[in-house]
Amino acid sequence: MKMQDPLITRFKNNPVLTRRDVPYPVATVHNAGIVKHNDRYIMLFRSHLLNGRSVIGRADSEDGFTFTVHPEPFLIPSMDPIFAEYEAFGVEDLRISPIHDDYLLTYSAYSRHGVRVCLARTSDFKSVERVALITQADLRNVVIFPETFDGRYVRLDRPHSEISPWSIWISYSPDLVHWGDSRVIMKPLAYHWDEMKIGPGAPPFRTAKGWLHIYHGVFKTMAGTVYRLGVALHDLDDPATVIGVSDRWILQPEDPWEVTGYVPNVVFTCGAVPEDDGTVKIYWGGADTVMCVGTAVIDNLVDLCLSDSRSPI
Ligand code: BMA
Repeated sequence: MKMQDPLITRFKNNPVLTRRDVPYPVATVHNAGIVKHNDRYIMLFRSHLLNGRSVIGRADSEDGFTFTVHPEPFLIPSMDPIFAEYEAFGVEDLRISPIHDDYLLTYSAYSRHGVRVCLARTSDFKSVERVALITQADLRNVVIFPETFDGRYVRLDRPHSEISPWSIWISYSPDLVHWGDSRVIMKPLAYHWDEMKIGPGAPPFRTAKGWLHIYHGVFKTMAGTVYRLGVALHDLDDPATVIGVSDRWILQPEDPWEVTGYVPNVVFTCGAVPEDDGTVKIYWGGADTVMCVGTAVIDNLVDLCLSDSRSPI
């Protein structure tokens, strides 16, 4: 790869999904989790309803590029009193982690108490069981590694404090309900493309040299914020060890539907699908309005983390 080659090749027919593809009234289609299940791509996307609150819809595809949306939303705020209180303002930005023949779903639950993360599970994308609310407020963007480590589940998450703004932390759980041993492993870098915030993006996936994690980073300009995507590599046996973080971003808003929309200048990922041919399909919301996809060579992303790395902390 020459350094000037694009790391991610955008699909020529982007955007792959817009509100016009959705058979119920929505204002946006964005920030979708995605996974390959029984050789079909299943996308669980966020939509703003016309009251400004979000639900999760489902779209299916044979090839990862052409999607058909189901007639009803996949996930709406729960009626179960334990969850209803915390999902009343909507559900957002769902990630899908395949693990032990099951799929773990993590999403932001909004309410008058703030934003928390809820964990649910499904094995067939038909019935969904809510497991637990796994964070307090205000914490979002939880991704779970697709394997356990010494019998424990591992997640990346993103708390915020004035002293240490919007950084990526790691936590562990024996049972998906109780999480602990938390520590910070990646922070924004001053006067850098991700200086304002960073947050987990797609659930990490295994490569020969480490877990590849595509995350988002935010930079504040005089005209608002810019959301871009970056990439980090975590040790295969100890995911708390960040082996390398690419110094440069791998994707920034450039297409018209990424630069303008509901929130301008945003590319935001919640999912990527590694393929057997050594490529990965990366999915991102454009301007919080549409869904887009692009393809990258996994080795190129890994090499970038190792050859041009900035300090994680
Ligand atoms: C973040 C989240 C994302 C959104 C992004 C850009 O804080 O709300 O869902 O894509 O802002 O608006």
